[in-house]
Amino acid sequence: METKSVVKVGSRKSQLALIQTNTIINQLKKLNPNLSFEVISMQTTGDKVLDAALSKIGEKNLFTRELELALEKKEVDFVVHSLKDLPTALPEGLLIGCIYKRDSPYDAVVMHPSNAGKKLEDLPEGSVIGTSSLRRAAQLARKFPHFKFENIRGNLNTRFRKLDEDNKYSAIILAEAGLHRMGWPDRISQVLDKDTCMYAVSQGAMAVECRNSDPFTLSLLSQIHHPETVIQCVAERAFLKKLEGGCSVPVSAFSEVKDGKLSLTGGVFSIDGKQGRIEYACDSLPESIEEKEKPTVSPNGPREFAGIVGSEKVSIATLEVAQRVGLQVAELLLNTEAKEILANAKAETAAAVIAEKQRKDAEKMKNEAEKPQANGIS
Ligand code: DPM
Repeated sequence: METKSVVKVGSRKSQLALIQTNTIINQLKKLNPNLSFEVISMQTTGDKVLDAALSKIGEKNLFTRELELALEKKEVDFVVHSLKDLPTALPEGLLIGCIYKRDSPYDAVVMHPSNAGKKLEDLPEGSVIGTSSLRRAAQLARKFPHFKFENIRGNLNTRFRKLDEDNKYSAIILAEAGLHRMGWPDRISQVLDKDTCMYAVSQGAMAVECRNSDPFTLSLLSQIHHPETVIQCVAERAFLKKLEGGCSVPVSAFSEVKDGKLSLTGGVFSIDGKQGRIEYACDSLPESIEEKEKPTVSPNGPREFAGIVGSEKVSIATLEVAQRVGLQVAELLLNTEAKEILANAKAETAAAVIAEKQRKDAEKMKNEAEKPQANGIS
């Protein structure tokens, strides 16, 4: 096996991405003091397109494509992601080599300074809540039909500035994990429980993507693979994969590993939140979640579950249960009105993608028409 003394790590340039990348590197450094790590940071499409809601851009791997290309070209050895931004199907040859212990998976409310100390239930009718997550808007519209939900984009720093300075939003909704990682826990007014807003699949978990043909990196990453997180994320991602969902549809999840059992609750909502359906499944996990059963390695690389490597830390039997629970919740939903709710939500987002593209094209034409004409005289 090829060994390395310098490991090259790809990252997005945003502050949150760099913090996440450094968290993983620091853990690996502690365990491998002889290794050194070089961070190579780059912008992704998602970082460049800042004016449209994610769901309207109409591409799946917005925040990951450029980084995955660098992996494929061997310019980097691994890339740290928020697992919730990684599509359930990864490019051929790449896989999730580890998932780090999950932080809070819940969503949190950040209030405009004039509402400091308040909760969502204290805000008056017509309050504007900033979020570009269809999942958050749909679920919150069910609880708080008297609010308006409006898009807010940009990285976390930009969103905070927009919230505090634009005086447009009464509050914005963000992942609690991201707020903690950025060092802003004191701006959290309220953490939303599962009855108010179930989280996104894999929210709060960081995943490391690498090449499936790179045993050195795979074995390095396996040191920080976190069994309980892996079990939950395999179930949640298998669920999302079966629904063919992504950030373009309001799909949410809640999972637990407790008393030797794994349970998963999954929800599907209409864009306006008026319709919704929630289903649940639970199964016993094989005795120990830390069984040391070798993963099956085929000529195509290690065995994977919803893109996640089957490692020595979590047995294949356990991951099979997790995958089954995820599929079961998806199947229960698809046997109900959720099937139609989901299809309609997908059609609505697809139409919004086209409308967004037309808006962009019209804007471009307008800008070009307004450009001073070159008259050929120099
Ligand atoms: C995805 C969504 C959002 C991100 C959609 C969703 C939020 C978009 C928005 C798939 N990715 O959650 O329903 O609010 O406009 C993202 C964040 C984190 C990872 C920030 C956030 C940090 C937390 C984590 C953006 N991706 O959700 O507030 O590691 O899970």
